[in-house]
Amino acid sequence: NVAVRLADYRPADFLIDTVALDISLHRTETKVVARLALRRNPKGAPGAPLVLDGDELTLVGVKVDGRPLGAQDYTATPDQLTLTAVPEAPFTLEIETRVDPTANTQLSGLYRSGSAYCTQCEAEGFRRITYFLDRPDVLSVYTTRIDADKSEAPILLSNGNPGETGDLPGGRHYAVWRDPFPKPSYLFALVGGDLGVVRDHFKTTSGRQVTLAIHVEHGKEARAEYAMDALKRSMRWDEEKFGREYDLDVFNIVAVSDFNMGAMENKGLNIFNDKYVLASPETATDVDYAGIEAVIAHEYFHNWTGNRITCRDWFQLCLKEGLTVFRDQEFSADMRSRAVERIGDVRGLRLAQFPEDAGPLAHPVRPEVYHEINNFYTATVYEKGAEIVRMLRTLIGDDCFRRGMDIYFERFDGTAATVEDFLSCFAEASGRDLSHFALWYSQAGTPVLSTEGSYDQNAKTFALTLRQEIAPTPGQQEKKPAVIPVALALFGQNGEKLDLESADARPDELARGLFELSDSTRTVTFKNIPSQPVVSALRGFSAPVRLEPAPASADLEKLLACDDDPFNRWQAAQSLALRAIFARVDAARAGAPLPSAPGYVAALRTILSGADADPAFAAQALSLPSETDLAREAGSNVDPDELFAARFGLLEEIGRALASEAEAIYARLSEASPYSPDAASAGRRSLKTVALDLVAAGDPAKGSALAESQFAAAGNMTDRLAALALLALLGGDAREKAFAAFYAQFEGDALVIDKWFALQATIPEPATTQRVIDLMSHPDFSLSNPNRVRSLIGVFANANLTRFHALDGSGYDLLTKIILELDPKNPQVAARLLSSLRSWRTMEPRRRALIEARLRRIVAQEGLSADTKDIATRALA
Ligand code: B3K
Ligand code: ZN
Repeated sequence: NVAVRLADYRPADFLIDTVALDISLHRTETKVVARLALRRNPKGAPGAPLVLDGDELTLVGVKVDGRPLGAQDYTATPDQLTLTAVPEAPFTLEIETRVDPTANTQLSGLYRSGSAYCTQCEAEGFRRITYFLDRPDVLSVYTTRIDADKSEAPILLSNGNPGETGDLPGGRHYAVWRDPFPKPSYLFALVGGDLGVVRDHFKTTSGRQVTLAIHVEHGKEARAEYAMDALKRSMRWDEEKFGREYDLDVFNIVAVSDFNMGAMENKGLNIFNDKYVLASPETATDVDYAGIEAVIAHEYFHNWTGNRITCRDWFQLCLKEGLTVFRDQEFSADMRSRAVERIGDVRGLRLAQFPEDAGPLAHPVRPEVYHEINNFYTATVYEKGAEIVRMLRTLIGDDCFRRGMDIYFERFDGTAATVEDFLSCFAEASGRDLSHFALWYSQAGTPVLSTEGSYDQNAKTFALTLRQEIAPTPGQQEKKPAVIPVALALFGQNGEKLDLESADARPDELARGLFELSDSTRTVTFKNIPSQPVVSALRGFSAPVRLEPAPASADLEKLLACDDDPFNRWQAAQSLALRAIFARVDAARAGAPLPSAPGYVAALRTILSGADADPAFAAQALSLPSETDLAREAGSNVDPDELFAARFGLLEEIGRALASEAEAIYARLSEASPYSPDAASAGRRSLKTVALDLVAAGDPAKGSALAESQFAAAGNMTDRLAALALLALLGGDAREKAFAAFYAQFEGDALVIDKWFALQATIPEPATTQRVIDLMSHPDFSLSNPNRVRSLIGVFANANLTRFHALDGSGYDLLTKIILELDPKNPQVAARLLSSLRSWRTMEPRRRALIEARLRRIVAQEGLSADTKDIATRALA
């Protein structure tokens, strides 16, 4: 694949005003006729030939203004259609192609999932349906006519509003859909199938009646009710918070079981991985419910941020993704607990984005070059992209931010925009020059922020120096200081919050406790500070940076007790835990006695005793950092066995010390109550799970007995799965009995069986690798279903550090074998799996060598897809 560069962007040579598609669905030979109204783009290169994108297409015929073209008039390959001589005046181009949806295992373009036909066109799937200018800055008005066998596909859907329908000879029927809004081809979608439906209505603020429909597998209709509720809440929220109304008569959602990602925001016809639609108390966990709410909202919010205003080119992907993630995070924060949502979002960022930014796949939020765009749907573009929008709001304030968004919607509606366009609206709304801030989009890497305080007893002043540094990333050796909003508070020795007075800061900075660091260092001297204060920095995680080093342990204990910023209270607990775990690692390495952590244990005891006030927060604060967190924090020379042992040892210490408190909480929260997925109930369940895990850590036999009875008696999947996860860890007969019972109970329910596969892949025991290999021969395992592959293989590679990184290389061999087998079928999913190796250089030398050898083997594979080759090559660079 050739390199595509942002700097090379040129407008298209032609524009396509309207597209009329006529699609005759057939399992192996779907007929596609596309009538395109074309004209030269005044901004394009004069006299340029018409070059249309294709991918694995079979061309049947081409007509210009109704006249069939002879072979001398065009050149066609499966990947391209070129017309050298085209009329200078606007003209119609009619192209007939054949596509085979059954053979489409890449799940890009038109494919089959179960018995249904569906599409996925972002980023470059439309060219797998017909030849087209398949780029996001070519916007057209689409009319789609679909016909199909009526018994095979009684439901026919596409973008926009429904038009005529009717029967055809031979048991077929047709439906016409018209989408009045110009859109790029990546937002095209169609669905044909025999599906059940849940319907509802929504009345927009201005009185438009919208018919809502969620289409699911027959018999699963009841499981779509929560998604429907989330959809209606999303629609209302976007009106209230952003003044955005829905704009069509219908909004359709279709859930399919074979899908490369979470979901897709096609105009008026969102297509979802059924994992993000289907839920019932018996089959879905609290985490699943929260995920459905967030993804339903995310795709709906794209209607404005992505569809009405789209991206000029794929380098601008964060323009729609970062912004829409920001919007869905805000929605979830309003629906649930803001503090707990923020903690979860930051955990996600640190889990997925920080390692990306610290390794060979690091790239700016707006990349400058790509070989395969599908590999840039990353945590950096999405999650760091969302953090940039959040920082922008923090810097200019809520009112200016909202005004800037209004300008953006007003000015760029119906266009394909850029990051510069977006920023210009906020510069205008706030009167601020945002050119320095824009560096966040072009500079990769996570800044390290440090604070250094010095207290002057006599002068009663406290001089605080903020410092930033960014390590080089691939292709970016030189780094400049970024604009970092640092939210800050000072606490006195009795936990009281101190007033901020200083001559070194703007009054609004002092009033808001928000200091801008835009140089390498900045010192602010605070006045009237009665005694050595405790610094609470980066409150609410005000910028996507690493704060290093963490404050002294005594300060962390104080913050845990007195900080009124819940994020930093949680952070204090995490920092104490990290310190305790790494102290164990160091001692173990030195052969010294393992240190205990009385300060941390005491802090947890306090959290546990006050847990009732906010169970969800307490559950987060009581949870140890995961092994993946530890590997990232270690940063280099990572030995997963050491980390596992240290973490487990600390957990045992805590479990023994807090046994009676944990048991009491567990008993209290175990009193049966009917399941409700709301945040408060979910919070109590998560605290109950943490309590059970603590009991088990202190006394495995007791934990196992409690888990067995919870598993047997559970009235919902959250409790059942929590018990099964604990049994999986504790091992023995109870574990195998529980896995067998779980399978027997849920056999045939794919989303639940995914959980069954996933939990087995997490067992931290040597036999697990063979267990995973055996599970790959299980009749329910299939390489064709992305959810299944991610459940078994993705979880093994990303969540079972000790086994995946086994010193005999067996885990790496397993992954390599699967990647090479999967790559020809579904390169996108294979490439994604391979990125689990992206942090390979942080491993200790033996494992590093083992991984490097596998990566070299993968790049050497003949016929490797562009997707997988791109990841492997960059990982090795
Ligand atoms: N926009 C889609 C992602 C498409 C990924 C293509 N490989 C989902 C989303 O972010 O809403
Ligand atoms: Zn998105």
